Order: sequence, then C-alpha cells, then structure tokens
Amino acid sequence: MPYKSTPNFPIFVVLLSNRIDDLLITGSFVSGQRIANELGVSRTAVFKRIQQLRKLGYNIEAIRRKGYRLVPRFDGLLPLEIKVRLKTRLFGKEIITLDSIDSTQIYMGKLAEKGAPEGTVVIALEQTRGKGRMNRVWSSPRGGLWFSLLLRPSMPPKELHKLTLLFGVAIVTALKTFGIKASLKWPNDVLIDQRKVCGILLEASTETDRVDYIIAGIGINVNTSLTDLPSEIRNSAISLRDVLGTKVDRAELLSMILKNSEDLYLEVLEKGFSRVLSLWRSNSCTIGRMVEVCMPDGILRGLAVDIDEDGSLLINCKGIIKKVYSGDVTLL
Ligand code: BT5
Repeated sequence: MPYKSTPNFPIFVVLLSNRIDDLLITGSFVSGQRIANELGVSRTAVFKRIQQLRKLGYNIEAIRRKGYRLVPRFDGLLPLEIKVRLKTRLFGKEIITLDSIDSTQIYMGKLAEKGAPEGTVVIALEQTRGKGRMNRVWSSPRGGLWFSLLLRPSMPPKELHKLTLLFGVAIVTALKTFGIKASLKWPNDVLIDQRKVCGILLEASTETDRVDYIIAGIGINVNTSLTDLPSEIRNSAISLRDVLGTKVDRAELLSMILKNSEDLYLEVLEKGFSRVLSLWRSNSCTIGRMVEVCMPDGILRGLAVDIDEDGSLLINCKGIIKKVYSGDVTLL
C-alpha cells in the first residue's frame, strides 16, 4: 500500500499539511504557535497534522516551549525522512514511498504520463516484478534500495544513454563516503569485488528529436542478505551489509545519490558530458580489461581500451578498434 505524504484530503487540508511538512523538514524545532501564526490556522489544526504524521510512522519529538521536531528514524524511508536530509534543488522535491509494488518504473511511468514534475522519486520497500534491461528480472526483496527518478531533460535522444554513466558515477561517489570501494562495469553495473551491488536501468519516452521523459531506475542491494536473493545470482551479487558487516542507512545513501546525480546532471545540461566521462573512466573496472561482449549479432572478445565521447565502449579486437553501443559485458 502507498504511504504517501498527502493522503486524499480536501485541498485546503492538503495545502496546510504540505506547509506544515515544509516547516518540519528544516529539521529544527518549530513551535506549534509559530506554525499556527504563519499559516493562519489554529494550534489544534497543527496538532492534528502532527498526529497524522505520527500515525504514518514519523517520529516527531515535542518539547514544551520549543515545539515539534522531525527526527528521522535510522534507515527510515518515508518521504519527509528523506527530505529532511536532502540538499538538492530539484531531485526529490516530490517523493512517494510505497510498501510493495510490481516495479517503481511502471508506477513512475503512470505518473510521468500524468505530468509529474522532473525530479519526482518513487521508492518501494519491495518490488514483486522488478525490471532489469531487456525484460530481465531484478530481484528486489525488502532491505534493498529500489527507486526511480523522473527526468525531463532537453537533450537529443542520442545523448541519453550517457545518463546511465552519470548515475554510475553518482553512486560510486556516494559509496565512497561509506568507506566502500566500488567500480563501474560498462554500461550499467556497479560492482564490489567483481560482484554486482547495483544495477541501473534507463527508460525513455522520446519523439524523433525530442525527449519527453526519462525514468532512471536504480536498484542497490543495501541491507539485503544473499539468502533473500535467488540462488542463481548469489555468487554474482553482493550487498553493502555483506561488505560492511552492519546495516546502512538507506535514506542517507539515497539523499547522497540524489545530490551527486543532481550536481552532475545540472552540469551536463550546461556544459556537456566531458566531466562525467572522465569520472566514469577513473572509476571503471572495465577499461584495461579483456572482455567478452554479448551482442544481438554475436560475441565480441578483446581488450576494452576506453569509452568514446558518445559513451560507447571501445574494444581492441586483434588490432581493430570496435565500438560497442549496447550489450552485456563479461570481464574475463
Ligand atoms: C539492471 O539490469 O541491472 C537494471 C536493474 C534496475 C533495477 C531498478 S530497482 C528500481 C527500478 N525499478 C525497477 O523495476 N527496476 C529498477 P540488467 O543489466 O539487465 O541486469 C539484470 C541481471 O542482474 C539479472 O538477469 C540477474 O542476473 C542480475 N540480478 C537480478 N537481481 C539482482 C540483484 N538484486 N543483485 C544483483 N544482481 C541481480
């Protein structure tokens, strides 16, 4: 069931709730009287919203003469618990947290069609039909971080696949702050010790020369245990908890990824992809390795020498440089 920040209430109540929520996400104490004065409502109305938020699962501290303060729970993924940590301008201004859903990509697709704003984030605590590329299944048990982000870039469609590289860089950079060294396998995998910790899926709605919207789906095995994953991927997957031996706060990780990716995204819109590509190269475990690429028309084997300015992978096959635009790479 969705547990959204604003259930179906009359418009005035929703607006009032949103404004109270906006004051709470500053993370500081706000007095009930101040909220009431600022919004021109009674203290009872304020108290009602606080009670509603508590019912939704929020931890709201109340201290006499100081007021109310939202205290995010460790690893709590409710929208305001993430917003209270966010330092972004665009990404995560709208957040929807769902308990269980087929796929956040499908859910976001419906929101996108209805005109949801750029930066909207949908999180699910569990996905029952998580999507990988090419209709593959992404296993998404509880404990992981499974989310989709809506983008509406003004960018030619041929540039889009480089956004996958951008998210890879944002994720690896965020993991570094948790003391985790991860690396990037072209085009969409984040690996730790050669095992997949995260997959990125970019889905686009485009017209000939125009992008309508992009849905970036990110799945990270955070506090999942290997036994929650299907046996056939246990040898190739890993979770952050496996690496660190402790639980990781997914809300903190998510807010870092949103911040890192927003910074890179705004830079790309202004100046292009050159810094993303160079950051990708320096965090790659693909370049300099012998690889095998499985493509629709056969298998290519050779040395991955670089990624090109268009984001494609350059492979030296017996002295001839071949460009790969899509496919599955195996590191040999
Ligand atoms: C991906 O596809 O890696 C993209 C995964 C994107 C998942 C996110 S979660 C939020 C959003 N909502 C969705 O429904 N999807 C996105 P691909 O490169 O095709 O890799 C898929 C392959 O990874 C599978 O065939 C398995 O071998 C492996 N795999 C599946 N689940 C895994 C997991 N939890 N951890 C590691 N490997 C996994």
